[in-house]
Amino acid sequence: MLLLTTPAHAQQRDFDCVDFVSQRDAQRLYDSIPGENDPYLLDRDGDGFACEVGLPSREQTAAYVMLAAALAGAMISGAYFWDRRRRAQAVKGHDLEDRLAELQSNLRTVTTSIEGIDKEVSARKEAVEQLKKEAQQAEELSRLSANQAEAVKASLRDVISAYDRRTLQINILLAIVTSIVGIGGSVLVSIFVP
Ligand SMILES: [Ca+2]
Repeated sequence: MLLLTTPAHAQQRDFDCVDFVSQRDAQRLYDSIPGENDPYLLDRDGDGFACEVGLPSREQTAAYVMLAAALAGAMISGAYFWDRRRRAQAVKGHDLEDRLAELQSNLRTVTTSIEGIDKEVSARKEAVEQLKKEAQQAEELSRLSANQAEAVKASLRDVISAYDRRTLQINILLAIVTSIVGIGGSVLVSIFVP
């Protein structure tokens, strides 16, 4: 960076303002040359200040270096934090995948449970249908037996009325016979009893 500029060394090569890092370095070489000599034309306007235009002062150079260091630091820490964030997001993504897998497993369990409930519901429906059928059959049977009972009742009624009619006829017959016997008896009594 800093160019060592002994006069002896200085004589061996040519120097221009662009060869110096700072104005102070150029000034040092310029001042090291005795007398009014300016062999490298570092002070073209002859005001005693070498390369005062275009070269930064030492303070400016230090400021540039510090700025560059700060920029580099900012870039390094930015990269570090970006990398950390990326890793954290990757972990978060991993977590998300785990949670998704868990959710899917839960969903499968729920689906299986729903299927089980569905099966049970249809089994119960079938049982209810069976019960309904049985109830219907029982109802038909009872209707049938009611009909039979009705038929039996009707035939009994017929039998009874027939019996009643016959009884009436027998009674009438008996009454007639009794009357005849009575009248006959009276006639016989009136004939034979003096
Ligand atoms: Ca000058």
